[in-house]
Parts: sequence; C-alpha cells; structure tokens
Amino acid sequence: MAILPILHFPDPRLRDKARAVTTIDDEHRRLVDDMLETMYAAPGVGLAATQVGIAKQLIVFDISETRDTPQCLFNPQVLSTDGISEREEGCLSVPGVYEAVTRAESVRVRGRDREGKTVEFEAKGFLSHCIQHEIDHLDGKLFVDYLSGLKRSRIRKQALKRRREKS
Ligand code: GNR
Ligand code: NI
Repeated sequence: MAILPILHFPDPRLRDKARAVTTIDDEHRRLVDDMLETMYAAPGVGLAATQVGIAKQLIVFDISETRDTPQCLFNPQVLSTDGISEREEGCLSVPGVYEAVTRAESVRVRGRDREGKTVEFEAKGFLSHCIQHEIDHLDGKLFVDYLSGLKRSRIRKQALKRRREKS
C-alpha cells in the first residue's frame, strides 16, 4: 500500500472530468487500497481519485466513528435526490477551509463495488453530503464552487500564498 500525494486547490487537475472504469481488476483494487490508506492517513472521511491526480470514476469513504468500515464505489451515479440540507464541509484539497454547503438531504446512489458487482443504496445525513461531495470531485467540482465568488477568490489567494511560502 502507499500514501498518494493529494492535489490542492487551485490545481487545474482538480477540474478534470473522470472517466468511467470499465474493468475492475487487481490494478484498480490496488488503487482502492492506496486511496483508503491515503484517506485514513490524512485523515479524511472520503477521497476521490481526482484528488490524487487520477481521472477515473472511483471514490472511497468511511464515515464510521471507529474508522473501520472502508467503502469504495466505482462509477458512482446519483439516481434521485430528496429534500435539502445544509452542513459544514471541508476538503482535503482545500485544507483549513470549513464552510456550510447546501445539498440534497438524501440521495439514491448506484455504482460498482470492488468485485465489480452493481450496488445501489440510499444515503442520508452526513453520508449523503459526503457522497455528493466525492461525486462532485469526479465532475471536476469543489465545495468552494458553492461559496460566493468573493469567498472563493480569498481562498484561492490564500492557497497560492501558502504554496509560494511552501508551508
Ligand atoms: O474529510 C472530509 N470531510 C468532509 C466533511 C463534510 C463533507 C464532506 C467531507 S469529505 C472530506 C474529505 C475530502 O476532501 N473528500 O473529497
Ligand atoms: Ni474533497
């Protein structure tokens, strides 16, 4: 297993659109394991392949308190949504920034598991936000895109300044 470097906003690769994974093989299962190790080490509750510079439709997550329930989803799709919900979000690609984001309260999601089997389930509450946040990454979208242009430009300036100072 390996910890992969996480890209930081405003890296243009975070805007890439991920491609569907057609063959779920050992190489892709190794990527799942590396992404999980990276997510746990960060630490974060989710990670999209886009964040490690790989434009493939793959997300991993674990919202359990005990951090012992690793989950992955290839080619995740939102089938339907219900309600609206506002929650504070953060992102490993935008370190130190936490802001309220409004999303669907619940989502019905379909994808493939690590064996390539199709799975479908309903996500509510925090898991719903988490999965929508990860699927957004696969579309090249970041949670800061939901904030005002003024807030986003402040965050970008701060990120570029930090990168210059190499901290
Ligand atoms: O660790 C994370 N926390 C989080 C909190 C609220 C909503 C979404 C998230 S996902 C984030 C990890 C991350 O950046 N995933 O892309
Ligand atoms: Ni994120």
